[in-house]
Amino acid sequence: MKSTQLVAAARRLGAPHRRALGTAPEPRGARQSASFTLNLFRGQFEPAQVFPYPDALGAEQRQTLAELLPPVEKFFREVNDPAKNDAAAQIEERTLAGLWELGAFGLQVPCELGGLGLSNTQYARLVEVVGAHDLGVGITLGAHQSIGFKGILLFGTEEQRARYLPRVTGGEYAAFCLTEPSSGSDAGSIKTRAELAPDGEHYVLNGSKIWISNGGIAEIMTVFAQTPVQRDGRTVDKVTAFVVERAFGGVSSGPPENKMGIRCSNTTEVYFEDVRVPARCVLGGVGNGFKVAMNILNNGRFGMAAALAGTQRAALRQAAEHAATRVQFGRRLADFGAVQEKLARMALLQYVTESLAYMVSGNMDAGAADYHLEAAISKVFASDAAWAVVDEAIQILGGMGFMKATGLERVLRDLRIFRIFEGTNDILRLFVALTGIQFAGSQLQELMRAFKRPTAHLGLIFSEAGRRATRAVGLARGADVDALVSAELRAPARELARQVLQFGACVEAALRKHGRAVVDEQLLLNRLAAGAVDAYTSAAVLSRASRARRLGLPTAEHEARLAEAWTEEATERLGALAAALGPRAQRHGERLTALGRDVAAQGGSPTRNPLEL
Ligand code: MYA
Repeated sequence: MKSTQLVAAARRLGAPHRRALGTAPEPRGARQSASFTLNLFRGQFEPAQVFPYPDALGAEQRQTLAELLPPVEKFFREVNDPAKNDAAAQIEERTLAGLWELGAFGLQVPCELGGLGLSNTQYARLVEVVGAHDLGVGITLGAHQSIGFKGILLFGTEEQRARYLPRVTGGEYAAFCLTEPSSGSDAGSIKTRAELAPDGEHYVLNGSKIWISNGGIAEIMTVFAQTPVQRDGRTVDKVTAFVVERAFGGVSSGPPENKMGIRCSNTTEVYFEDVRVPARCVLGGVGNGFKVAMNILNNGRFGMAAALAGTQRAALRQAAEHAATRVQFGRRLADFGAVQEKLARMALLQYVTESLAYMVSGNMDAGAADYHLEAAISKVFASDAAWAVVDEAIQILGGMGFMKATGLERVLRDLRIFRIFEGTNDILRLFVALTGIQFAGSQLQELMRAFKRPTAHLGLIFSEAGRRATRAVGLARGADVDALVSAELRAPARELARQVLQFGACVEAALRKHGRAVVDEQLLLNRLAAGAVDAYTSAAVLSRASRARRLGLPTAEHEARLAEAWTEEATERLGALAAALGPRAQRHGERLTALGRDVAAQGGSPTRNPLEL
């Protein structure tokens, strides 16, 4: 992966906003952002997008959702048959017809163009139901609207929206065609090409795509291709996004892939052979395709978190029911401490995932510009968490969990891909760390400038020096967060604020030590990403549990306990971060990378078995 290039991703991020809690005035010129995660990297506790927990539904939206939920739930309970879909490796026709009928393929398309006109939060709630029942169906729905035609919704001209959105809500499937045989995570390296024809009115598209969800059934596709563009008097290749109709001719698909999970969803190769694409089908401007692709992906990631919150809720219910009824050694499983801990950890992961999904969707609905890192975190966390929760559910059900009849083995197979597609979790963790570091770096550069010209930024230097001195003698309390959370959560919130300050110090130390070369320190970047996940998830649950208390919800007590437990463990890990970045950890990291290099060089483990045979 081109990590140096990835750093450039950070440059775009950042929007003016008010100052973070309890921090020094910002150096003039350093980029500003309302993102909680970005500000973490500066050691700043930015509450704007986290506290209070978003209340994203207006009365009318709540009413619409309340009307939509029962039929969708009933449909998934009574009509869709996930086991049958899985076994047949295709979705039953009556299910697909029913979903079109329900409007499930056009949830966010404006009503006047044939859709249901739902907000991100309303969409999240419905997708959660899908995730609780059938992830394969979810991918068919998601590949269609979360990425397939999302570009038209976000970047389409009036003409493109009017031409295509009624079709994708009226029975024609859509797909998102980015990945190629030689281009997976390195999305910018695609080879599919589109050249402007001599008539100036068409592009001629050639190339092939792999692993395209809905690839065999889509009539309308968002396709990414290299196009020659003029930059500074030179002709260079830049990615451009196109809306391509199968009906243009020259579009064909391979056979459905035989997959480990989400088997009922259609995944194929898609080939483009001299496809004549009208110039009016350029989406988001010639040469802007990479940005279009990234923004489509950024925009859809919370949906995965919402779906997987539903998956976890369903698995937890199954495990809890089993634990409450199964008797061994004369006691119910639920009475054993070891099982209680499992259920508690599953509940924690589910609560965090759900809190992230609705925090991101709520921020997006409120018009937040900077939610990219939080959306990436929600996807990474949700897919890791769902895997762990369903695995533990199988463990609690024991032998029964291993049997097809309980359905959990299918869910586990379905889940495996979620840590791989839509940006692998490994790439997204690096994306979070590098983008955050770039953000912190821009502030440090400004500080260096201020120190060189002290008269210019005297106030800044004094406040910054004070902050560092406090940090150095271990007195740092962090931002004053008492007013943000309910009384019972003040202690964990204060600890989180203190750890945020320390996190900033770790980032600063890493930057000072490695300078620009920090982008190649992937082990360190992974530790920072894990820290960012711990801090953001803690803030999310503290905020949500405080809301529960404020509204007097009957679950407030339970939620406070969840938030406290999660923050306790997460801040403990954060507290160990400095050591995890220290010299001992570095030596260990070097040992691991040397081992990895050996294994790669030997084509597997260099050791023989102890028998030497
Ligand atoms: S679809 C295929 C998914 N593929 C990927 O996700 C590819 C992953 N790769 C990447 O994301 C990028 O290549 C990375 C950057 C991140 C590695 N937001 O030089 P660069 C800008 C905004 O750093 P690279 C699938 O799986 C950056 O600022 N901007 O790039 C479907 C820079 O701009 P500038 C960004 O090193 C599965 C420029 O781009 C971002 O090449 C089906 C170049 O940056 C960003 N994130 O790589 C799912 N990143 O030049 C179904 C970069 O101005 C859906 N930039 O500085 C299911 C939905 C759920 C519903 C389910 C219901 C149940």
